[in-house]
Amino acid sequence: MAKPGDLVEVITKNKTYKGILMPKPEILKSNTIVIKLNSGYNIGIDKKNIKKIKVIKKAKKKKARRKKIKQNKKLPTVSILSTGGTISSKVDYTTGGTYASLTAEDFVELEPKILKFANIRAKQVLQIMSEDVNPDDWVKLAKEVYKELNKKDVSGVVITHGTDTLHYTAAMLSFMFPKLSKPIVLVGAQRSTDRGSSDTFMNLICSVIAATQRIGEVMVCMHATPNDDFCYLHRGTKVRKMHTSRRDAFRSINQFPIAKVFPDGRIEILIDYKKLDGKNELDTKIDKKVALVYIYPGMNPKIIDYYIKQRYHGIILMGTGLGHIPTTGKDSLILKIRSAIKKGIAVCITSQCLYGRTHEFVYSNLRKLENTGAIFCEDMLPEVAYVKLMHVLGKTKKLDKVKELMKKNMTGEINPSLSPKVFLV
Ligand code: DAS
Repeated sequence: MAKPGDLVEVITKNKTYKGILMPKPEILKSNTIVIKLNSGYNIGIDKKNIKKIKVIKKAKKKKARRKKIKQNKKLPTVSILSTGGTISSKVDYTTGGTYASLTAEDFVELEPKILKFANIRAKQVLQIMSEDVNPDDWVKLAKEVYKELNKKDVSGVVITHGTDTLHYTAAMLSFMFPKLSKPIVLVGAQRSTDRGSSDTFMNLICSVIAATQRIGEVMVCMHATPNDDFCYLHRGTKVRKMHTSRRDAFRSINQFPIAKVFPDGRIEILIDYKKLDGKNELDTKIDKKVALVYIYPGMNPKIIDYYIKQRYHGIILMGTGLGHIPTTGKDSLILKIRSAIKKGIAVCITSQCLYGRTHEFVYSNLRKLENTGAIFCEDMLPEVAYVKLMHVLGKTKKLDKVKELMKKNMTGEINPSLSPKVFLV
């Protein structure tokens, strides 16, 4: 009987396939088997087409426990905290098993070159795909990061994380750490390690290099181009995942990245960055009753009633253009927004254009919105305004104070002016 990891020949009605029998991913139906071809690509084969499966070579026995990694006293130490996602999972061909990379040995085995730049220690904090990460996970992760940052021998922290919501976590950690004596670098992977095109390896090396730098910020380290040439270090509150699958999916928005990081250890600084503080400060007090609402033609204004009834404390509207919402006729949102604000709900306006900034005084329609007391969020990304409002409402519910804090640049999330060169950089 063939087991995951065995080299098999699958004979179907019209073709014979040869490859390694893989563990079946949950997302595939149970009547499918998956084999990894020599090319590195996986194919799924419907069992009803299979006439026979021949075992060519049994999988090798599980490897003995790896030896502990030697520490190099001349190198800094980087702490890697795993939360899950593609970067934290790995296929072991000898067994065909998929397992998460959690220990320092796992990461060093994944990419031995990281030992050229730092000693590694590692710990699993979460083990979930990032589409399942929630605000409670952000608080748990921040507390674990804080512990690592305060260890004398640690020079920086790398967080391995799924890519889908990586920029939400990076933004929230940016507000949770108002002071940093060491860098925090989030890293993910668009391609799993069992594929020839995996971005895991260079992303891991560059994030470890970044975590040894004297940059007092929360950053995201991912491929800058489709090639394996260098990574960008993005500011945690100015980055977004902009493509479902490209390796260079993460782009700085409304700003240049902080730096280029090369896998040979070189760093090229591109813009000003926050220097290291003398100590770390952690502020995990957040108010989770905040909603992020996309504005679209034909939207029923009654949607806002839901958040009022559910006693939300904040709503981020992703308006169109400069921050517009429907203001005339039966679809107008003006009355709903007025009643939400009257009930003490902070209503903030961002733009679904993502680039540029909101302007409340350009069009008369916007002035109607401004008179409601809505807070315009400058050039903040909608997701950043969402986590920032959770952070601000964790401090105060007074709407005038909320407005003052939302308009205040805390961690590089607001630019006083925007260079035309940063569009689609
Ligand atoms: N599901 C994706 C996530 O965890 C996998 C990945 O891209 O890491 O965000």
